[in-house]
Amino acid sequence: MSLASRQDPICYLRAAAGKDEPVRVVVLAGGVGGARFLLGVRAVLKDQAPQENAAPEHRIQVIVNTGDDLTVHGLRVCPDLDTVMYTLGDGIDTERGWGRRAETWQAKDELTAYGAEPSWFGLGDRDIATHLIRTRMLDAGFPLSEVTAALCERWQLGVRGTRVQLLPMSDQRVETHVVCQIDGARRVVHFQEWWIAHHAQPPVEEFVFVGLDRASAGPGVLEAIAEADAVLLAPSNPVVSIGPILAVPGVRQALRGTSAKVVGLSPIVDGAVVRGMADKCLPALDVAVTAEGVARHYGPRKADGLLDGWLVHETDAADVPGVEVRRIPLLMRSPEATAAMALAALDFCRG
Ligand code: FO1
Repeated sequence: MSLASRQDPICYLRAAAGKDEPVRVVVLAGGVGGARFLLGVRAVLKDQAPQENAAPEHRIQVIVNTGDDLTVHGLRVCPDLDTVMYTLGDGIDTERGWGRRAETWQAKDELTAYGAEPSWFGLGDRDIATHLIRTRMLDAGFPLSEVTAALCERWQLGVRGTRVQLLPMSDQRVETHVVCQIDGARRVVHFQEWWIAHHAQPPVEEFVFVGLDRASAGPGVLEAIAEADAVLLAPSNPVVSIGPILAVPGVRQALRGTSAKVVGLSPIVDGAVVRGMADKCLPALDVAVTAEGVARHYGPRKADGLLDGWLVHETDAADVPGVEVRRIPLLMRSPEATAAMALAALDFCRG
């Protein structure tokens, strides 16, 4: 391998890891933004994949938020796991960013005609198949991690030379609920209801991760972080996507203890939220809706925080003592732009 190629972060990660095996990249991710970013990570690793039938494959292990999960009409729905699975499996509706391409809504309309609630939740006909399989397997006693692996078999998330594995943050149910004011009354509603039915408008008093006290890290989660060559915090919602993952027992300690660099990408771009509702979530934690505010929220690893590096958009600034900050375009306007973000993040990880 020529010296020039050693400058490439992937080759360097392999060399720096002192092993000729492929690299192991761990990404903490939520839904839409995280899923799109993962397309870039996979593209970069694919370009660098070992030659055909050469050394084993690069690995991307995605630790996925399950706090969005909920049960509707008796079906267990895992929005972030499904968004990542459909996106990497090329089944996603790219306009919406969630749910299946070429989706229809007959079952939803029929349920609404029966007056069945929640009518506000978009349950697509194709998507229902995923929820039926998942619910049947969970009822049969399979843990969410095994159900997820089984569902991913169909979608073939990897590409030549790179294997992709989705790791639910926990096999136990942890659901994000929102303590908020609705019509002048203090209410606690599921995150999905706050987001979809109320459009994230009710002022938030607190986010509560219900079930966290009985939850442990999902199989392989802590080990993946410990053995990673690079750990990336995707540009997902720091409060309701990355937050629940960090709250799972052992995850913070694993991030602070891994020999890999931990690098995050700002979800606030050009001073604003690109999509979703992070701007309605961050103030509930007294975090400024800025690239710097989120970096300070995650904190420098050198001082009881998580970050070695932080990528901000070219028009943003962030000065966080103990965290190296780099500026690059962070708008995922094209696969090439997303791959450039992933490459910049991995480049950060090589030291
Ligand atoms: N987001 C919406 O804004 N409206 C919906 O009706 C909706 C339904 C839905 C169904 C399955 C699924 O996997 C995702 C769905 N989402 C919907 C997105 C979901 O709310 C995500 O949790 C958020 O986009 C945050 O990641």
